[in-house]
Amino acid sequence: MLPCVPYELLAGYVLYAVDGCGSGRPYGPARPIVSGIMRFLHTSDWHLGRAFHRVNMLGAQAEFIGHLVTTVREREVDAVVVAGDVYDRAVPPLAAVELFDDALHRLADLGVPTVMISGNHDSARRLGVGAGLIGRAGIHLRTDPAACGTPVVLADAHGDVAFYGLPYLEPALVKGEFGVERAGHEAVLGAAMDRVRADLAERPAGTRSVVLAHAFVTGGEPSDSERDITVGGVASVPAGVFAGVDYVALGHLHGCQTLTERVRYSGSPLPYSFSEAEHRKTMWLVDLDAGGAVTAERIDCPVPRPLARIRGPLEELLADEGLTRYEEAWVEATLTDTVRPADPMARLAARFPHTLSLVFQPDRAPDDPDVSYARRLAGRSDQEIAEDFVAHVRGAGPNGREQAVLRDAFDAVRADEAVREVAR
Ligand SMILES: [Mn+2]
Repeated sequence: MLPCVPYELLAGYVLYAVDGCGSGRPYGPARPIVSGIMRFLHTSDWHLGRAFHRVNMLGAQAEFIGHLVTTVREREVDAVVVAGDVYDRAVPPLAAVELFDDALHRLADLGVPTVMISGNHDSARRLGVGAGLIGRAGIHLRTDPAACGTPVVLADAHGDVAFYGLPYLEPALVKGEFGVERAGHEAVLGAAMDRVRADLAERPAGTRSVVLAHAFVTGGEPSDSERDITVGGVASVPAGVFAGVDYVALGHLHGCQTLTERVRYSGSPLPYSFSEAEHRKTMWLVDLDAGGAVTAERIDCPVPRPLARIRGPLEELLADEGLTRYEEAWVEATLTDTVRPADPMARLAARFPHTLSLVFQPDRAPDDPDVSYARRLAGRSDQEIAEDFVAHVRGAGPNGREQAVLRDAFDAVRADEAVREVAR
């Protein structure tokens, strides 16, 4: 018996790619994992179909998929885990769906099992269509919260490794499933992890475990391109929620980061905001040894074009020789001229043809009433803005009860959006 074949493949199915899709060779079977370690590649937040300002990123996304496939082959990867936000939107553009379809075929052709979860940008229901059938090709789409405690089990020479896919858990939508009242992210993720630990306890001693989750874990550093998931004034969950498993493959935050040896974000493979200008976009190549010890290596992703943020008066930006290295970059320019210069975009583009974002931030005293409204609101939550509004019109800010009313209202709007998406 092949020790590493996902159980679905043992059911006697022989799968062939149909004409026009994939290589025409039979899928798999997955090759046996004979090395002493389980080596998997952790990535997330592909956001297929997302543009970067006015640049269509599909070409860069396709290049990343090619890089992923090459890495799996060259580094002899045993499994791939994708921790959510496969797509950028619930209803992605056709070209993004076609790219995903291509990715599925190429991953299946590799014969390397893949586990994917839905993120907060994905429609779990839409992404999950066909999951049973796709699973037979070794690509395991986990989009159903009710299946949190049912792992994809792979094996190496040392025994089983259980991969638990926890899709993004929108508290308002899943609190019934997990039987928690007034659910926040910590409560629902905690309940899902209880199911994981309960399942793991029933498995043979020495079974190693990997959890995929899409969440904002405390200590993580956000950027400007993640959609806010605040509920009840709280967006983040403590890393302790994931206690008891060997590795946690996180998605949601777009910067690669290590919260603990065993709890990591891969980050997005591409930048989706200028706040990511300093990011190094990577995946984690993780080795899980016989005892569940983790060794992780960062694998760089292709860079379609570097990012640069430059700042100063327009004439200086056009003349400064130190900026020559940014002439081919995607540029965000912040102009500090006290008087807005004429035709600034065209003049900047003459030197920096890939200027995508222009910000005006005149050098003035911070208490100047002309300092822009957007600048005063930048970085503040809806809750803070609403509380300031109350203070502004009434003269006194909201008390504790009033703050709770505001919080419930924001939560209700977010939950309503999520419910309507499911009903659509
Ligand atoms: Mn994301």
